[in-house]
Amino acid sequence: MLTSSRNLALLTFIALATAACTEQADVVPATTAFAATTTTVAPAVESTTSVPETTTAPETTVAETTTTVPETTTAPTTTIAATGDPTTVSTEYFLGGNSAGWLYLGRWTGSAWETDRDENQDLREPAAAAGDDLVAHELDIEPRPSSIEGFGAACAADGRLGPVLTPTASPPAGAANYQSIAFPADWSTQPRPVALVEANVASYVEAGQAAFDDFGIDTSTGAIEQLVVADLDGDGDTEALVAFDGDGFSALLLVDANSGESITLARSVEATVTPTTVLEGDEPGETTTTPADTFRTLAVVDLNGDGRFEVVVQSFVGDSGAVTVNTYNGSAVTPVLTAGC
Ligand SMILES: [Ca+2]
Ligand SMILES: [Ca+2]
Repeated sequence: MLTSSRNLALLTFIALATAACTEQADVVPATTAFAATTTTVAPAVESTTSVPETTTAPETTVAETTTTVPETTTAPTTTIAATGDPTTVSTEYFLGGNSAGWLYLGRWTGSAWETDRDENQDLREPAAAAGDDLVAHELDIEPRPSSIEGFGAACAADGRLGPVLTPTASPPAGAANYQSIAFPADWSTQPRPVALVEANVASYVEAGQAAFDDFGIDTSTGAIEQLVVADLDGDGDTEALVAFDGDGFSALLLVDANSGESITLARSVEATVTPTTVLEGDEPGETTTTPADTFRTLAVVDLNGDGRFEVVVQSFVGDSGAVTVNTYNGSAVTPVLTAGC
């Protein structure tokens, strides 16, 4: 469970680069850590699917939204507690769906997370070879056995090459995002149920709006665009991953379904810059607008065998897409791997 303090330095705002991939061939997507953004709203009310007629209006009702969470969000009865012991085997991860090749994301070394670039920002070469067997994971589908057929296919818009897997990944839903994450594993990568659900939960909408409090923007157009529920850390309590979008803003939150406390994994706001200073003789500059990244949960999967799910988040804007892996230890979210273009 999350702690109750609002002041814990939990995290996390990831602002990913918004320029085109072709302009970023040698640049890691910008990742910026921000101060704690933990907020608490009224907990979601778990109930049966049919609301009795005698039900009184909850105190936390927001107009035009429900306050009930579908039954699928209750803690699974077959919970397997996290072991806490990660694999000691080096495990490499590849992202698929963007194009024919799969993009190297980084690896678990056996004791730590290692990104796709070294200290000089040079790309690392994965050790995977043709014939290697992997398992591809996507949200809301069964894990899919795959194997590496060869190397040398384009895997990012900036010309990077990567392995080709069979079968291929599902086509991406967005313009430039990835859809699958593949890696070899001899442990249960889905130790507990993960559910993609349709629900408009008032307290989650409130949490989404609260994530933008310090931007001073109108969040009335915000809505839940994706809701994924799972017991991420294996403590028996359900967490919800809430993608909250509106006109010019997007965020992905991790909400404790019991306490209502939330952590902002990522958020982005459309930026409009209007030149205010014009030197004599110069033409006035043009107002420029940078659209907000859109964030979605790509997969909820145990990447390193410790029994805790990692949250794989995709972001996309224009022809740029990126993926970030986040760990969750029951109280804090930590981004550990990021790749994209
Ligand atoms: Ca939990
Ligand atoms: Ca894990």
